[in-house]
Amino acid sequence: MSAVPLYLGLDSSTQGLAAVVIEIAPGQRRIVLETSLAFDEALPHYGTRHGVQRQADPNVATASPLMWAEALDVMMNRLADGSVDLRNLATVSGSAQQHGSVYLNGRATRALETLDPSVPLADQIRGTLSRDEAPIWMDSTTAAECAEITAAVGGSAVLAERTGSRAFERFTGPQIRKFFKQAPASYAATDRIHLVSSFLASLLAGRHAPVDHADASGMNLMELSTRRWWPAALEATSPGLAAKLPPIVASWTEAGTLSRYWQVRYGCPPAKVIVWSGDNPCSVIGTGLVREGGLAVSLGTSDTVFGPMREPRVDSSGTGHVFGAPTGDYMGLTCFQNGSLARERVRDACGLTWPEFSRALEATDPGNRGRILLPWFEPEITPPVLVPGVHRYGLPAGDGPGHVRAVIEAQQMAMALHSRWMAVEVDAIHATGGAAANRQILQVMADVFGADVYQLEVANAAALGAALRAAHADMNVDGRAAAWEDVVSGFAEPAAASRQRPDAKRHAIYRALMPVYAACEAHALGRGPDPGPLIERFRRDGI
Ligand code: ADP
Ligand code: XUL
Repeated sequence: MSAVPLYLGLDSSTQGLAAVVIEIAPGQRRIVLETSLAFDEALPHYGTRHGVQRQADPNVATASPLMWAEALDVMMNRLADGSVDLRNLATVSGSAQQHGSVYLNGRATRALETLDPSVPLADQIRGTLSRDEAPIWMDSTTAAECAEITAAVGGSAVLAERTGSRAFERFTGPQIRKFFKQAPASYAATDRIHLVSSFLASLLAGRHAPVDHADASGMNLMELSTRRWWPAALEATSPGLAAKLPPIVASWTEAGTLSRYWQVRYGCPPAKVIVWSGDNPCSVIGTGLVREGGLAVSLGTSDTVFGPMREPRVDSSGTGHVFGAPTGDYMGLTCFQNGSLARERVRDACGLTWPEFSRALEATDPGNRGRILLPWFEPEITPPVLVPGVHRYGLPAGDGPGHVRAVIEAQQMAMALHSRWMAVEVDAIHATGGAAANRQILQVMADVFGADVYQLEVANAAALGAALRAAHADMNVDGRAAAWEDVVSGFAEPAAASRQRPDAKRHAIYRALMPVYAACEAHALGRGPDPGPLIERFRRDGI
């Protein structure tokens, strides 16, 4: 009897590395293993906080590529300890935080091809970096470069139309331009610029891996319609860039096989490595949203709202992004930086545990009697806020429970408001990410959006999505037609018992509060009048 094939999905997120192993055979589909590690705890020598190397300037956010590499060693060591039979591994793929970039010198190609199984990975990669730290998605230091690139290609609308997004500080193109301007010699010594996803796939395959069209769309460098590097954007970004970028391929492309390093060190077979993708594109698959019409919300380090799109509908307001999706279609996404870490800031300031936080949320009134918090503890992506600052409207600084409700309501209203451009009629939301475990938070989501909210059977949608992408590629290779619905079926399922319905009265409160919230945002951004009178009216008529 031949062994049932196993598929491994890895997820290198902002805060840690997770793995999901699934098994697929006729009549047999199951999760074999789910495991994760947190960078701060598992690899304390990198000195990260929440996976990020923070500096005095709140706009700077980087992490070491060596940390991501070392985490792969730790994880494979864990998987090889006998809990799964790695010999049955058929394909491997991965998901990584989007937008971050890794800069390698001319020694990298050979180093990747000749990795010595007796020496830890990070030690062998150290000498191949032409830049020690990788800028990540939270970095917002490239306003000048965004303006330069935008002007060079003919304006924001042109850039958004061609690449799916206006220039964003954290996107890879502006980050590359800043590196070229600030460290021209190191830029010149850079042979290859990888995304986090293609860097980690390269480490597995022992050769430079391509980027997939989904993660490549988070760079302000790829033309969405052709899925090729857009020459005008490359030119506007930095000299000689075309030669430094990996090729762009479809998300189901094979990047190679697990190299000798993994085979000898951990007893892996030469399993196929399928190109990695971004965490949000992988989550589209891992939340089972493979056709237009669905919406998912991920409450991870970042909060994101996303949904598949058949055809790209670019956001003219400049808020959101259109990416390629791993299905070959497209996806719309809006990203918020003050997600889990903002919730934690409020929780910690009140000295609460998560269960106490949830009780405080339940004990306060929906609508918070018009008390509003804009939780921009860190620079914010949506709406764009480069100078962090928390704004309170009618919310006394000492009102702990008021802050608990205010942070959750603000986040949910911001998500509902800033995802309207996607024009998705939403009646059900699939919730994922660490905070999706919190049913009280999901109830506010249901009430604000006026939609049913479901948790998923597998909590880590990004890692599951990567495992399902690995499986899908294997099914295609075997010549079987693998419709995405069939691939995700039985895995990326909303848990029926988890359904949370919106309450009509509470939804009405949020419909009335939404313009008040929008007015607070406009005021805080210096674009609108004092929202005091609107808040007063809400309180008076207030539901
Ligand atoms: P990422 O994938 O971006 O690294 P995760 O999706 O794993 O992050 O989410 C991690 C976050 O989940 C933590 O920072 C924490 O704030 C949040 N979290 C975990 N449990 C709860 C809970 N019960 N309520 C609210 N938030 C939670
Ligand atoms: C999306 C984004 C984040 C990162 C980290 O645009 O920047 O969601 O992918 O999760």
